This record gives sequence, C-alpha cells and structure tokens, in this order.
Amino acid sequence: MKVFFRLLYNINGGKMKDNEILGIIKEETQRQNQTIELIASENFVSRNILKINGSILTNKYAEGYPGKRYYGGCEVIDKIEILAKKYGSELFNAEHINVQPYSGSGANAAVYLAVLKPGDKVLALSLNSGGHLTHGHPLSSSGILYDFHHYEVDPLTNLIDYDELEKQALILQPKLIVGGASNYSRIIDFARLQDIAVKCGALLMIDMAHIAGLVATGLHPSPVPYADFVTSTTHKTLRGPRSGFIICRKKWASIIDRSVFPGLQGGPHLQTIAAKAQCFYDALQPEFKVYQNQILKNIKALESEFKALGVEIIAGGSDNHLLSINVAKTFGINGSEAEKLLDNYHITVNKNTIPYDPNPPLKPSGIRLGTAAMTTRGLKEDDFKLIAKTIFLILSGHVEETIKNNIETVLKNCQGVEKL
Ligand code: DSN
Repeated sequence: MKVFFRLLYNINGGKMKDNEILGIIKEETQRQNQTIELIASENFVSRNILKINGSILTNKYAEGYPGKRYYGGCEVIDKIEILAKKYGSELFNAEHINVQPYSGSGANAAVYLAVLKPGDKVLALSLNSGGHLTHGHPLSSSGILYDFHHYEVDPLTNLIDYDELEKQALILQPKLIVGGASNYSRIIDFARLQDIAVKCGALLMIDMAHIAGLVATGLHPSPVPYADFVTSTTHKTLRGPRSGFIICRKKWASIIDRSVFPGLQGGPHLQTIAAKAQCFYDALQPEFKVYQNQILKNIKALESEFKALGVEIIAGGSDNHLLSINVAKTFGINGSEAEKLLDNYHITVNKNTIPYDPNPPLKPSGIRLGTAAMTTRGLKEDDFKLIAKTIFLILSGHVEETIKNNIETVLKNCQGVEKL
C-alpha cells in the first residue's frame, strides 16, 4: 500500500513539469509588475482572494445547491455558497442571486436558456456600438441559437439613442431586451430600458459585468430594481476572482437555478465561489467605495489630458472606468498598430472597433483603455495624466528616452501584483 502511494505521488508531482509551469508563472508575474495595464476588463485581485482561489476547495464536487447536493460530504461546502449568496444579495440588494456561473458568458447563456426558445427574438446593443460577443454575435452560441437584432448608438454623439431603440423594439416585439456593454463609457439609463421593455412586452436583462464595482458602491445607478435579470462577471471593476453570477427577481429564482445547474453546468467551482464570497464582502467595506471613486478620478484625469492633447475620445469622455480613443483619426494608424506600439513599451490596451467603424475588426479604428487595474496598484490622477502624455508620444512616433523615463516614473509608484 505504502509503495502504491509513493508511486502515485511521483507520477503526479514530476519535478520537471512543476518547475516548467512555476517558471512561467514567475515570468508572468514579472510581466505584470513591469506593465502599465490598461485593459478595461482586467484587474488585480488581493492576496486573500488569490489564496482562497488556490485552496483545497478545488478538490470537492458539489453538484446541486446548498442542502440539495448530489454528492456526500458537502456540509462544509454548503456554508461557503450560503455566505457568497448572503454577501452578494446584500451588496446588490438582490431578491435572488445564483453564484455558480463559471463566467459572465455562462451567466448570459443561462438567462437565455431559462427564458428563450431557439429562434426567439432578442434586441441588444451591437458589438460595434459597445456590446459584447455574447449579446448575439453570429459566431457566438447566442447568435447561433436565437434571433438577435441590434440597436446602435447615435452616429453623432455615440450615445445610446433611447427613442430610436424604443421605435425599433415596438416594431420588432422581442422576447428579451439586453442592456449593458463592454465598451460604453457613459451612464446607462436602466429605468428607460425597463420602460421600453414593458411597452413592448419584453423581458429585460442587464449585463453589468464592466460596471459591477461602480454599481456596488452607488457610483453608477443599479440595474437591479429595473431588470428581470442582471448578469455579471466578478473580476473587472468588482476586483474578485475570474467568474460570474446572476441576480433575478424571486419569481425567476428556480428557473434560473435550473438553467445554471443542470442546464449548463455540472459541479460548481467551490474555490471560486469562496473567493466570490470574499470579493462581495470586500466590496461591502467603506474602503471599496474610496477605491471605486479613485477609478473615476483617474479616468477623468486620463480624459482631460487626452482632450488637452487633441485626442478624439468616443462619446466625448467617460462616466465610468473606461474610455475609447479614435487612433485612426488622431494618429493616422489603426487600433492593431496602436496596440502593438504600446505593447513595445509595456503599456497594455486592446484594439477595439468604434461606432460605425469603417475598418474591419482586426484593424479597427480605436483602442479601449480602463483605469481599474492600475488604480488597484496605487496610481493616482497625476500618474494617469503622465500615462496619457506618454501614450500620445508613443502613438505620434516621438522620442524614446522621454517615454522610457515616463514609464519608469509611473511604475515606481506601483505596488507589486503579489502584494495587493
Ligand atoms: N467583456 C470582455 C471585455 O470587455 O474585455 C471580455 O469578455
């Protein structure tokens, strides 16, 4: 018996493979520490969340829900899911929350599965106007299974045109309207979206993944009082582990729970649910609002410096954690070229289409930038002004020395990613 166990240990703990992957993690840690991370959907978790998410909770199967599991030995695990639900409901004032979705995409798919039949009509913001792939892109299961139609932002202001959306919805009569975005920098009027949904007899789902941290702290209006379903990730402005959740009215609770499990998923990832409990708890603390406020101050610093430099900002600026700039118009390059140029200097952004983009998705006209991640690492308004100046210098092909000095100055003000 002893020999058998020793053999198993050797098979599973092979030295070379371990070192290989740990070496790569070290390399990625260095990359993260030496990078100005401006991808609007990314953030850095706390050491606490890292520890929980890497814990022995990963060993346990627990298909089902607290008190109704399909496996034995779930009495400790149940406490975790109950806590995550408690803090999540408190944070967002939710009638019901399901904390099992593995991701935001899965959370969206679960709502669709719960209330739509294949071929049902849905109306959502288009990808070019700031929507998300899971809001009906033809290559996503959402677009393959359901009959998605899209509304656009106004071509001049780049803002959601609610009157136009209402007209479109009344003609289309969709079963579901999807609000929320992955690249929209202004406040979304959830009350108006509810009004439109009620007028055309549609259900309303809001995907608040990007703005969840701002919603949690009252710095963006909450969709919860207005929507039948609210979906989200936990790892963007909310600064939790990489995962998702769904909030809904009580009357939808059992259909949503059934749709997540067994509809779409098997065993929940308990290590991540525990990290979500910690994330929701953290977001209930007063310091989290200070942090979210700093994210907003930092985006305003970025916005004002870009404006002073004559950079064209989509929708004229930002009310949340992100903004997009038109690099084609400002610098005469496409978003892909801009992304690469910035990458050369360890500034990470992502290329993005802009509304009514004349260019294709792989060479779009814009880049998207967000302030959540570097705010977590301790940066303030002056740092973001320097970042805006540096991006301007890089994209307009200026001298290397000033750029390197600027980047060094900013990185000196950052806390290490393993120490947060
Ligand atoms: N939500 C996407 C983003 O904004 O980057 C990722 O799925």
